[in-house]
Amino acid sequence: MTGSDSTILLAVTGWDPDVWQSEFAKAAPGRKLVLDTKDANEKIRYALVWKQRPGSLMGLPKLEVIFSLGAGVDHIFHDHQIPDVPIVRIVSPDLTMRMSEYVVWQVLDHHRLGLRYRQQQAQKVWHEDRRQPAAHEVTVGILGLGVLGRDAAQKLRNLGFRVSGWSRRLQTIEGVTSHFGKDGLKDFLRDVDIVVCLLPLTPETKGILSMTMFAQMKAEGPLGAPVLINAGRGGLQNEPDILAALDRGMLSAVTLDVFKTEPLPKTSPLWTHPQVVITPHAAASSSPQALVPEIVAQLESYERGEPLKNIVDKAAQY
Ligand code: NDP
Ligand code: OXD
Repeated sequence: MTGSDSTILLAVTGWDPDVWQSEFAKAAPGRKLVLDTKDANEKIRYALVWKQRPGSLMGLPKLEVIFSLGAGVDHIFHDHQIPDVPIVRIVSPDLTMRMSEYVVWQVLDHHRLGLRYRQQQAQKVWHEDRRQPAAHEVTVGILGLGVLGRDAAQKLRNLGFRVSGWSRRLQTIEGVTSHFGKDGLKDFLRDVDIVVCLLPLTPETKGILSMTMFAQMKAEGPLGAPVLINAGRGGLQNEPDILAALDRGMLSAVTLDVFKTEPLPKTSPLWTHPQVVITPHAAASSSPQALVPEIVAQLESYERGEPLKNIVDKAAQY
């Protein structure tokens, strides 16, 4: 089968498919893209997915590869009926840069007391606080030293922060103190002032941002109690525990980009907590303009017989 004979399924929910479709038409004008398996299920060779409807990838006898339209793939595993074909995820300089911008923005905002100054401005309070910790006095710890965590770690190092990281297996990054595995978590937590979570959501990491973790962090540092920034997934966090840790002074502030339920329900107390910064799962959006040409390039190299890149480990689920 040649590339032009093969049909591609775009299976997305919660995102507007039109812009993906029009970028595909530009990048691969000879390929047929369908939004529905109806009448095409015998021809579909690839599926591009974001939160596909459960079961919608079954019954496609020619399906060879599933491409996640995001870096995370928990949205695929959420569906318990997925065919046994390789799953490829997004690894892209565009996405990585967006995430590092977000991490640097939030780390600097907390480091430079942004929450406090915005609250003072709202009340027209001029309170000169001369105590400003230097970046080299602050340790930023990154949970997840993968594609995104590594890049953010390097950018934070360049800003002068002390940086540490935690991963499943040992990862070595120049200038970054590495910890790994369940045994390494305790040492990692002991020393962090700002924790940035860039973990995938897997059976092992679910609910990891909990009171058990916060209780292992130091009580006082240059910013007061530690700060938590989660741009990984909402399922990593226990939201009642985060609120309790803030109210008990175990965490001094929190930035959350991701939530257990998205959109975050209007009834959530997180919306109005003075020490919580909320962004709407916008840390690193998948840009169709940047990502479609990269996916098409992967399809073309695969059809030339080259191995697929960025294949997900199905046992580990990331
Ligand atoms: P990678 O797969 O490259 O990296 C994942 C990292 O997490 C690795 O360092 C891995 O360890 C570590 N890890 C996984 N499981 C465990 C565990 N049980 N214990 C300790 N460490 C673990 O992923 P990316 O960096 O590309 O992306 C990370 C996540 O960011 C995505 O899965 C997604 O959920 C989220 N994301 C959020 C976005 C947003 O807009 N909010 C946008 C894009 C991504 P090891 O190195 O040993 O494999
Ligand atoms: C992703 C995301 O996983 O946008 O890429 O959350």
